Amino acid sequence: MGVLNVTPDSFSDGGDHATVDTAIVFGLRLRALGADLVDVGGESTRPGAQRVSLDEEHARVVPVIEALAQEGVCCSVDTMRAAVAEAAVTAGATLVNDVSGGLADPAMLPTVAALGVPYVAMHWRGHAADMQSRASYDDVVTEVCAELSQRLDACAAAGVADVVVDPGIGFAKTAEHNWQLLRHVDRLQALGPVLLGSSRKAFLGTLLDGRPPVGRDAATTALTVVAAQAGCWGVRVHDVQGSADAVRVWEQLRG
Ligand code: PMM
Repeated sequence: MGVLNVTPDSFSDGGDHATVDTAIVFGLRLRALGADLVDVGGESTRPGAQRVSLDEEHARVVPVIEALAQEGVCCSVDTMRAAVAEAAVTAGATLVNDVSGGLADPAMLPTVAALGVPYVAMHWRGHAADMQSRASYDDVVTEVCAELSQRLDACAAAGVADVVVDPGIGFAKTAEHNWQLLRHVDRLQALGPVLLGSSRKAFLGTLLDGRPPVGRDAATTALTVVAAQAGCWGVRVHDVQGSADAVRVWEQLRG
């Protein structure tokens, strides 16, 4: 899954694809580099970020998805809003990626069920403005699995049939929480197919002596190999070529 943030303020690519035209060009490039899905988002979720309006988010993502879908690019929409998810799927998106796992908008799960598309339910404890104050766990792996399991129950009750779970690396998590979750991907996999979104995140910068986000792609690729080895459903990355190459190497070795 290649990241396409149509935002001025995302932590690593904010402003890079902030217009509809530049975003479409970049989405086509991600597909050419090997992305199976291009994940189009119009709201930054970096720690401390403020929310954008529904109209602004809609205007950022829907035209991009429509144009990419017309070019045959498989798109997901990265949104916490049911109305944006519905418009995006109508425009051609084939999956809804919700970092709140249905908690931010009570209409999300019934809407996804009615749309009949697969759904990514990420572990989430609150909006970006203050989420890091919620990074408190006695046993992060057990608690994230339990909270995701509740989201799966909510999905099932709403009629969402096809759900991928995501531990929400960096969302209400310290660096050590992220490492714990990555050490225990097998426990997440007991819940269902797993998506990992570690790309360029701050815990990698901490490991790499404070390196800025664009210098974290090799470390991200290393985690893609770990995810492939563990049998994850997918990884959500900025540098698609590195991860796609790594998966090809891993597949070749596996035979
Ligand atoms: N991370 C970000 C945004 N969307 N979606 C899923 N499913 N998992 C993630 O970890 C995730 C996400 C934030 O990263 P970005 O600002 O680089 O897009």
